[in-house]
Formats: sequence, structure tokens, C-alpha cells
Amino acid sequence: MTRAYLSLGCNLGDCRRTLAEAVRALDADSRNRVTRVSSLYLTEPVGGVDQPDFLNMALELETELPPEPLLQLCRAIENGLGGREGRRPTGPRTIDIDILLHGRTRMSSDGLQIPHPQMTGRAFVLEPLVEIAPDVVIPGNGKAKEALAVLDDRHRVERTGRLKELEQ
Ligand code: PH2
Ligand code: MG
Ligand code: MG
Repeated sequence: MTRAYLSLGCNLGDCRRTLAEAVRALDADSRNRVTRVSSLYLTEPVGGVDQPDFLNMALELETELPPEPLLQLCRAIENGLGGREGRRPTGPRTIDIDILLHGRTRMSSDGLQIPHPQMTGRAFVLEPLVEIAPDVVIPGNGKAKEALAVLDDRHRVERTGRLKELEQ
């Protein structure tokens, strides 16, 4: 079993519902168990065109899946929740699921880099991650809370409750 951390984002449609469904779908796979879920954060878009604020969150996963199969699962869940078609890398989307960390893995292949190459520069990624795992080590970069302490990203990030759908 490996402990992995994912970042989720949405800024089109019913984002609370879509994020809740994404979390449920990740946990529903028999090779995964979602062990921690951050609060939701309303965040100013980074890059791209004029677009709505995002809802972002992070989660912790105990997984039997190696990085590539986990990425394929994330893509399949994204597709099932509104698709990735026609979207630009920094444009609006119904759901984006990014692998931040996968144990102590450091890798770079065609479609996948771990740790996520932009994670240490983005408050919308680090704030939710530090909420659930302040001491997790970002290989090559120290602890998550240390990366947040030296972060220079002025984009607005505002905590806005939790996914009620997951409680009970
Ligand atoms: N995702 C992006 C680009 N910009 N900005 C915010 N606030 N949240 C995101 O999830 C996000 C972004 C590309 O994946
Ligand atoms: Mg992304
Ligand atoms: Mg992505």
C-alpha cells in the first residue's frame, strides 16, 4: 500500500456535487481507500482566461495502484463526470484530478510527473494539502508546511466549509 495525495478542482457546473462524486468514485475502487479529505477552498483562477473561481480540495489515499494506473483511474473518473474534451490546460473544467504525491516516488514520463511540477508554487494546492498532511514530504522539497511557509503566490484562497455529502 502506498499513501498518495491528490488535488481536485472544479469551476464549471455543480462543483460541490461533482467533487463529492469524484471522492466517492476514488474510494469505490477496491484498490483505494480515501483516508483524509480537506475542506473546500474557493480560489482565484491561476493563469488562463477570465473564468469563474475554482473550488479546490486535497485528499489522502491509501492505494495499491502504481502511479500510471492511478492516473488512468483519475482520467476515467474525470471523463465520467463531464469529460476533458476540448478543454485547455488552464481553462474552465467540470473536474480536474491531479496526482500530487505517490509515496516517495519521483518520476517523469510523457504524461505524468510526480511530485506534481507546479505544486510548490500554488496556494490552491498547498493550503488544502497542508490542512490534511502538514508533515508529508515532497520529495526534493522538504515538508508540505515548509513549502507553504515560503510560498509566494498572492492568488486568493479562502476556506469555505466541507463536503457535507461525505458526512454520515
Ligand atoms: N487549475 C489549473 C489552472 N488554474 N486555478 C485554480 N484556482 N484552481 C485550479 O484547480 C486550477 C487553476 C490547471 O489545472
Ligand atoms: Mg490541474
Ligand atoms: Mg489535471
